[in-house]
Amino acid sequence: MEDFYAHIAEEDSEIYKALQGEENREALGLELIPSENYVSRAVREASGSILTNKYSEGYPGKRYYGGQEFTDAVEMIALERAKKLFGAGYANVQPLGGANANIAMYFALLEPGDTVLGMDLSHGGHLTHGHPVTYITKIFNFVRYKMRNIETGEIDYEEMHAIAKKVRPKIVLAGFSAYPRELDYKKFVDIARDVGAYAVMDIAHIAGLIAGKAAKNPFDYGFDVMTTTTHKTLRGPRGGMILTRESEEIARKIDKTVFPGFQGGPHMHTIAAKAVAFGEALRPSFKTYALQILRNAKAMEDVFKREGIRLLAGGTDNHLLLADVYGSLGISGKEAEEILDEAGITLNKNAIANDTRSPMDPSGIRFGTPAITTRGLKEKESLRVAQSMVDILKHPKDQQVRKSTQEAIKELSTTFPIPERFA
Ligand code: DSN
Repeated sequence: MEDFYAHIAEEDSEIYKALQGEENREALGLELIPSENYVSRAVREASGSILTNKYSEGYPGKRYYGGQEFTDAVEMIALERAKKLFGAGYANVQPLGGANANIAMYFALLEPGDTVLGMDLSHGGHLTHGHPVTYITKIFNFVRYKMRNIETGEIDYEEMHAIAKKVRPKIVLAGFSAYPRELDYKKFVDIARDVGAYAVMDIAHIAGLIAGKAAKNPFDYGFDVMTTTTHKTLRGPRGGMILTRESEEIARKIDKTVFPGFQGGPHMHTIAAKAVAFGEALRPSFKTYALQILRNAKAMEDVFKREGIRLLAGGTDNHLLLADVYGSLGISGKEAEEILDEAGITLNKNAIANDTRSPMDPSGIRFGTPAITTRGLKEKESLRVAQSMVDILKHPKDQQVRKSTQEAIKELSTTFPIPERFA
């Protein structure tokens, strides 16, 4: 890794110091934030490549600046790989992030004042799915659905259908950032068709699981559009993407909305890194990776259940888990995050459905397995991580437990260093 920063080391000691700090932090602890991962060296090389120099407003073959021989090639490769990976008819790889992708999608499919039916943030949805703090809610009308049963995670599809009939949304939006169960895609599409809405899924969290065939693909159930980030389970650079199943009309609107509607010059270095990540995800080894993410999450579920800690939705079908640490152990999500951080485990505090505490100090923690799976941990080690978490959360003041947890995490980090390909 020394070579990777050779010039920064010489020219900018302040930034070099911070980069080294992050290198050490990522190497010495275990990363359980379910939206994070370790990308490959190849993705990082593309991300830091010469393409950062280039302006390429427009799309391949239709740019506003000259000198696009290689940027066009890169974007075409990214588009083809994205379509193949997700079975999409069309793709747009220019969104700078997931929020940008969602905003562009809304403007492509809606008129101001139109209604979107999306999942409530407190039940697992995302800020960009219509939380009142976002400016997008000044333009479109967002109505929310929730889980019917917090203990099983079952969505209240009947209520969703009844609301849809009443408010006539233009988009029925599936997707989440803190929901651990597989959705019933057919029901979403049926409801959308019944009220004449588009069926859209924000697959940001599970894009890698879909790409690796470890989770169902919403396009197989008739969803019209999918938005995503590329840096979570998909293990690519930070960025976004919009996929259209088959409608050329929708795809054209999306292209126009992304550029010139909202963005300027695309980040071609990031698009190159997306292409590299998509190429990696098309390899058979990515299927093994995606499946192992699920197995590791199940192993962690087993420990938490056995130890009597309440898991929201009763467990997990995907890469993430939500534990009610306040309800089960009397410590807040913030306290749990801090205790685990000190032990070398990074995760995030998270509000749980019907939380009685504040978002900055909620009842829950959210954690998941994409990064530790990249690191090579399997079920046996995931059980150990989960057991260490539970031990320290049950006895946060016991110095002996704190010490043994720190040692267990240190030993796992040493035995499972970030693999050479990802370091
Ligand atoms: N911040 C992302 C996450 O952690 O899930 C969602 O935008």
